[in-house]
Amino acid sequence: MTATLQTKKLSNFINGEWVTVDSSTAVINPANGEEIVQVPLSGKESVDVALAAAKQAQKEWALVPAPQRAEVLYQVGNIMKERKERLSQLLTMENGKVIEEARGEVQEGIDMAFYMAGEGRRLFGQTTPAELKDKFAMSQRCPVGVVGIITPWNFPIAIATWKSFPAIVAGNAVIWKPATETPIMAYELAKIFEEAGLPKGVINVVFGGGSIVGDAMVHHDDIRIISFTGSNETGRNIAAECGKQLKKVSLEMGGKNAVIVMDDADIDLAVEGILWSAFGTSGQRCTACSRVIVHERVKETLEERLLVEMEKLTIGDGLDQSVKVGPIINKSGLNKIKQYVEIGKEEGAKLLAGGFVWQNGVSQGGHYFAPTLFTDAKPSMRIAQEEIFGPVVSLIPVKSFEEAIEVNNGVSYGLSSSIFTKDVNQVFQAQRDLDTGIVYVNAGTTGAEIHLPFGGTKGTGNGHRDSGVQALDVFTEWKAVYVDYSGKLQRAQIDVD
Ligand code: UN1
Repeated sequence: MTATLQTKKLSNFINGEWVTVDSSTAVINPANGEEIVQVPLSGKESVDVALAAAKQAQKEWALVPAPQRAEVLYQVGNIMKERKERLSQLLTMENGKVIEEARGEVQEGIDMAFYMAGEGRRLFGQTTPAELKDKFAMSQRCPVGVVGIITPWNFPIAIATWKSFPAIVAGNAVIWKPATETPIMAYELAKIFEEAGLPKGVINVVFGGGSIVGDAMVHHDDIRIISFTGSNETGRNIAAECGKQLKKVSLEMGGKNAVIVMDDADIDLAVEGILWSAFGTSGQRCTACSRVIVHERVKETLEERLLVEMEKLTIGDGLDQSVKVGPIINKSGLNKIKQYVEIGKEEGAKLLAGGFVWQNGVSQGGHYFAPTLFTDAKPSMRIAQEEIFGPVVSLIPVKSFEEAIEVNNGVSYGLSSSIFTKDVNQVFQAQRDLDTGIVYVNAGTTGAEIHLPFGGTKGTGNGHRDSGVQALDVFTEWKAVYVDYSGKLQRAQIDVD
């Protein structure tokens, strides 16, 4: 049985209450164009109310011992586990990704719940020898207060868990603005938090647009951190504003990820890796492969094998188990992909497959793009430089390992990269020299695991990481504490001998 929602209009979740607002817009199933539910379009005043509640709640939450805070996350994880199938189906409906991938994304959220719950019994600080006798020194993690998280439509539940779970276990309160395209996961997760017994006001979900809700969050002095995943342009604007206020900001803004295929690679494996990471989620991942840097000696073989396998990719509604490539999120996403294909042709790359809006009976009302393969792309072309966020991949031939690394690194992003080779020396050189936050060897560019840091170099972000224990660095401040038990005034740096 397909999962259904009990409501026709979602509500904000503020201070433990479900609050409606007058204005709303439709959430559309990208597979068929049908309306699923209405999502609130909140005003700035909703952020103000949420913030007042969060400030109040945070004071008490910070005093709850971290292992007890973690108990709530264990509970959240258990409920998510019970509801995995429901959440996955609703995720496919609002986002379009195929059901198998939706299950994978929900699993990331479950894993994150248990992983961060474990942090409740760690949240390690450090003890350090003090300079002076009878003096104790330590560094400890402290919550920052109220944090703002802004999450994208392409991983509406996983990315929300990467940010909110560490924030909560560390003793912060959260104001969360989910993407308006995919609010159902936020609504379901808020319900789970409520059922798990999270005290009211510790998480507040305010639905609405970036220009109103997001903007209010960014401008509010009492929100001490903004953690954002989304477009490069928005991220840069947020960073500029946060910079003026000296507000901490953590950004993840996409990639132009490449798979390198060397001449000794297992070509069948490389083909599988490319297909999965380029056309899975219809290329709408920050980590999606959109460039293949191929050694010229294996270029033709790789092209042939890719074309054969691409033929087998079934397109359609992600709820159909046999479908491999689901829809594009919306019309503007589809238009962007179409434009890039035109740009690629004009730039002189050779279109080998796809390149068109896919239509058949199933696609009525939905937006689909055929898996697309360009070859003979030059590293400087726009299709080889700019993020497309669709099922479009460009092959770039190279003559050597060194050239492959140079081409990989010659883009403004630095999220993920991969190399297929059997040469152990090249493996180690590549993991050292590839300028990305994530490197894969003999695997595609997607599939990050939640207990490792997620993020990248250069235009991908600003040095922070989501998920992994490193996420705690975003949501905590370090406090250095000195306890002098000598009973007299000892002056550091002066009374040293
Ligand atoms: C994203 O695309 O923003 O590594 C997140 C992956 C997934 C997460 C992707 N685990 O592809």
